[in-house]
Amino acid sequence: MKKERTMKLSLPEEELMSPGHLACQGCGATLAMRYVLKALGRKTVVCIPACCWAVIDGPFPQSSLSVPIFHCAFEAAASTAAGVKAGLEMVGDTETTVLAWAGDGGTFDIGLQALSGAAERNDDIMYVCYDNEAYMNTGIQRSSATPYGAWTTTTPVKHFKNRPKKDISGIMAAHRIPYIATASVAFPEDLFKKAQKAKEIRGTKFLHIFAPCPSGWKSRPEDTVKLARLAVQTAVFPLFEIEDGEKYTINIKLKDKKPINDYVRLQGRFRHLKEADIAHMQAEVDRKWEKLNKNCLS
Ligand SMILES: Cc1ncc(C[n+]2csc(CCOP(=O)(O)OP(=O)(O)O)c2C)c(N)n1
Ligand SMILES: [Mg+2]
Repeated sequence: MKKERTMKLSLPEEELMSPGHLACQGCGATLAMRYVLKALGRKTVVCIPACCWAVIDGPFPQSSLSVPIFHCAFEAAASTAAGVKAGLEMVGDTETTVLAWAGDGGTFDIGLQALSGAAERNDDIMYVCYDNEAYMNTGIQRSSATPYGAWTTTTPVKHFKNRPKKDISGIMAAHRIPYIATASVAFPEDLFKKAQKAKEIRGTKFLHIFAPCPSGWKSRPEDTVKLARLAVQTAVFPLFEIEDGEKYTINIKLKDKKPINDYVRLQGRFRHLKEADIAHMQAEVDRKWEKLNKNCLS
């Protein structure tokens, strides 16, 4: 006998992103957009600078999103969103959420100045950085979000990236904006709740979403969610919130962290690493995890 379906869906069924998009197989950034739009709903305007997502939504007049999109210059996601928000307010619309949606290159590097300006003014925008850890749209170049040890086309195997990933949430916390959160496509309910929470807060909200990229990480498309989950379970990418720049909450607590080797070995971009390199990466993850836990106590 067929079992009755008793499990209730916890995310809204309405889709604001349609399947005819142009993303690669296994793209984590598409899942990220799908979940965030479920939380924000139809009254949303998305501002997208140059990045994979500027292509994924499709060529004008087609679009895979059911909400308006404003394509802007690479460095200008936050200032564009702030301008759109000001314009909407001028015509009496105080309800529409204005979402700046940028990659790690457009956030950690080239758009950092515009983002810092918007955050300092506490402009009422929601900023999402979907982090695939390199400039993927232009062919996998290193960004300041690329992790230590990774191969990219500008950090070839013999000269793999030897600097740590930039601490973007620390930088945003220093602006004392009302809400910062990390999220992952492997934890849709957590991601959805954070986007919903951010929607209700006035001021600058910053969501940092971990989004694996099979093309750039040389991983299997079917491993995208598994990798995103392992990144959380190893504390490579912990899930936490920072309110008003100083109140830290860890959302997924880890009793026993998994060794980062479980995460690293599924990705071709780390294939060249020796045991000592991985031990160095593990020590760095441990140090940052300890620091995050201390921040929660203080
Ligand atoms: C001022 C400027 N410099 C460079 C580019 C070329 N460019 C377009 S997309 C892109 C990479 C974007 O990387 P990221 O923000 O991480 O997004 P992803 O492609 O990984 O989704 C680059 C370098 C540009 N469009 N404008
Ligand atoms: Mg990127």
